Amino acid sequence: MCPGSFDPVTNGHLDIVGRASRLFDEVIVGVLINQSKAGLFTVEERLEMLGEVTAPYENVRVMAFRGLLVDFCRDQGAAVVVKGLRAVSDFDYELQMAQMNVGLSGVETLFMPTNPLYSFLSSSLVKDVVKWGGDASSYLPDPVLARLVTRLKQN
Ligand code: COD
Repeated sequence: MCPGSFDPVTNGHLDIVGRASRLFDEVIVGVLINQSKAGLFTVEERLEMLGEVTAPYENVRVMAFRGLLVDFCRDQGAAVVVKGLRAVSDFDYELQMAQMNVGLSGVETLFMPTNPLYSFLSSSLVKDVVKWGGDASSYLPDPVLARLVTRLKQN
């Protein structure tokens, strides 16, 4: 299980999903439906973009979920959550979530070190870069960059 907000999916996310797809028979990318935080893209748009960019990986499925990640993992029969770790700053929070999740249901979390090319990359930073006319082409898959440029022009 590779969970997240994916608002939108970046090359950092995609790198982790691609590496997970080589380690596991089946990978689910789980997009959180977060009622308390509206994103720039709707969950349907995020699923569409993720579907497009993960299409080359035959063992990857993209799904939305609401509520607890551990319940979604149980419903889907996923025993392992895969998370990318960018820096020490990610670690504290990720460790808390991993320990809570294993305590709640026994689901294990496997941390993968980020690809150094993307260690500073987040969805929020790329949105800001594109908003102010910066070049984010190294950080986003082409179809995602195109949609982000269009969306930010509309706003
Ligand atoms: N390089 C490598 N990995 C990256 C990068 C990068 N540049 N950027 C992101 N990632 C990975 C990280 O593993 C990250 O966790 C994941 O991608 C998703 O990133 P985001 O930013 O899209 O998503 P988040 O951090 O908003 O997602 C948080 C969750 C949805 C996973 C979390 O809130 C959750 O599990 N919510 C469900 C409710 C729940 O169960 N709560 C209790 C938790 S204990």
